[in-house]
Amino acid sequence: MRSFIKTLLLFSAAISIVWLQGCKPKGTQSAVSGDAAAKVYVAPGKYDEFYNFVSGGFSGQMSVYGIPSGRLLRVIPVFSVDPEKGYGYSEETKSMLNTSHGFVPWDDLHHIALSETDGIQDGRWVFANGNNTPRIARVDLKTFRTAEIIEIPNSGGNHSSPFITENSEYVVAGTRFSIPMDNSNGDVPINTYKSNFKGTVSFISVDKTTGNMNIAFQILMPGVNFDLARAGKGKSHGWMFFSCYNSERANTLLEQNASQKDKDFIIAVNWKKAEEYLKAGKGKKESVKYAHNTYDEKKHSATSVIETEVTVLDSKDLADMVYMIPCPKSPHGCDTDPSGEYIVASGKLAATIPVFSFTKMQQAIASKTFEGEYEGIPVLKYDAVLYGEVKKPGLGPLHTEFDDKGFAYTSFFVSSEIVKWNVKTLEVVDRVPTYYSIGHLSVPGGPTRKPWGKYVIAYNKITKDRYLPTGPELAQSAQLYSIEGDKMKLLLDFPTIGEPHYAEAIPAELIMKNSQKIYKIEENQNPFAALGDKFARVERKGNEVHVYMTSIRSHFTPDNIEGVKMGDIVYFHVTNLEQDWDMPHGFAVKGANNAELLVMPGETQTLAWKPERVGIFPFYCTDFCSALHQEMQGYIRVSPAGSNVPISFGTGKTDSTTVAAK
Ligand code: K7E
Ligand code: CUA
Repeated sequence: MRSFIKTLLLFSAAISIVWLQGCKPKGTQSAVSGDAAAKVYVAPGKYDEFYNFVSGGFSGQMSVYGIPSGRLLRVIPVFSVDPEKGYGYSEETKSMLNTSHGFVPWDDLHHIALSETDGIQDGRWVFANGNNTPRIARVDLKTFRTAEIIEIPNSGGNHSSPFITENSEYVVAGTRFSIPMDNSNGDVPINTYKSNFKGTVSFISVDKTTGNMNIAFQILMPGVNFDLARAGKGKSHGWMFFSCYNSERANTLLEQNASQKDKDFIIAVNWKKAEEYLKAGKGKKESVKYAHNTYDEKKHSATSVIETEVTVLDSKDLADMVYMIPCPKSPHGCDTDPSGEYIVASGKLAATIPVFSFTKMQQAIASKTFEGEYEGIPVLKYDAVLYGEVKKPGLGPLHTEFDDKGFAYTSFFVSSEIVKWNVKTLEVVDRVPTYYSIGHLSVPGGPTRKPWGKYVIAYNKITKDRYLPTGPELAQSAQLYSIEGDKMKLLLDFPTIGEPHYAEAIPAELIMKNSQKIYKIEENQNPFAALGDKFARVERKGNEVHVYMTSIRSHFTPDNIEGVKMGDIVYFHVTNLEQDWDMPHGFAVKGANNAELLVMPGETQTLAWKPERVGIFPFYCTDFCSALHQEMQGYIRVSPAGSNVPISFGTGKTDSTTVAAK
């Protein structure tokens, strides 16, 4: 998005001059109708109608809002460490962020994909992409926790991701940057881009029962930039459509050099055909390196495996698998309507929005109505595939979502508006301003076969005067509009975490009924768990000291620990013995170089601590859990290296009876 802002610099500069000179939309009073407050009011103790899963962009996290209230319900740590929850700091979660480059504690999360069955959101999982160090994450919606992260090899930036097929057969990953392939000599001059740089799109299978991801295959593509994607649905099920820019294949100053041609492409991939080729052994196994991290809910810990092989299908050798559709100009969003017949491509620099027809595409393929080839891939004739163009829609179209009544909603970054148009007639029927410079937008169920409609939510890039000033940086902003009537109506602004890109909203009832309340203590298989106070203990193994600790309102067992020496590493394995909903205990120790632990009922988490000086170190519970929360504390004594203080520990014992370890 940042580079994209550059692309639009001239455009935007012109607009912002106008904006500064007084065309600026006036504040809320003029834009909001009288009954807006009632429409977003969710009375205290009442639930919202929808969950809204919103990408956090450069925060690396995903946030969850209630709609229509705009209340922030949760921030789910995905690609970035989160000291609040100990994610990426505890020994159990660290390996979730492992990659072939080592521990990567941050990423740039742009897109959300809720799992689907028969093209309808099913509320089981939500997937998200890591844009920088190519990864896809799966969050389990029973626990709202990241359950799995898979790295994508042969990729230089996982932007066109993780768009999902209608039975969650696959999530896809198209590389934003083309690069030399991982198993080739990457040490080449950058200006040999055209000969040495390639693109890939990956199809990551999702297990129907467990949700586990695997890279089923990759398709080797020309060295363009892949941007976004959408799966076909209904009649176009079996196809995936990717937008691409930089068909010029420039390697410098893309702002100009990738804006030369009138048209780039929508790339249509027949993944059913790809599956046939795969079955027929047409794939080439390539040696690569990528991390695959999974979190075990019973062991309460993650494992990271480095995988070493991927199967690649070459688009230029395998006929009838990939086709190019010319598309004006530097397309960004690529969206398919609920019927699966229409493919809407938003050229950032284009004057119209082309809408392609899947039926016409099939006919053009059958009759070989090609205008040529691009890097060995047939290019279909624009007019042969075009259903029609939305004329004079606005400036800088980015993304399109659909409602349940045959309308499309397209976001316009430059003219800062949402434009509603009729998918059949292509007529613009309404437009509303956004404050300001909208990126993605979301209609509940908007990318699926069955949109729920009711609202459209704008995710804006620029906030300016919408909120109280907070120094140079302002929270980015979402805006909720009603789409129940003919005209869109602004109802609410709400601030977001990081930079929101894509988001999806889903009826609350599809998720809340499955929401897990505790981890059952009897199912806890963490090898370091202490499943009751009587199992609490301290053990020395060489220079490792393992504290098997329990927490329950309102004490730790043990809470007095002695016998640790300089040079030791102390592992606090904290098991929360509570079995009540919403009763976590925290754990923090003075001077720890990482973060706290926040341990859910029935869970075990481990904090590693290397004392760096001799003395007494307090530890305490960080989450106000009871009237005697402030009493939930303890001490650990650190003695000089070579001291003969024995390991001892206890809770509720006098000094003299602190139990020495056997
Ligand atoms: Cu348009 Cu990264 Cu989906 Cu942001 S991208 S807006
Ligand atoms: Cu446990 Cu506060």
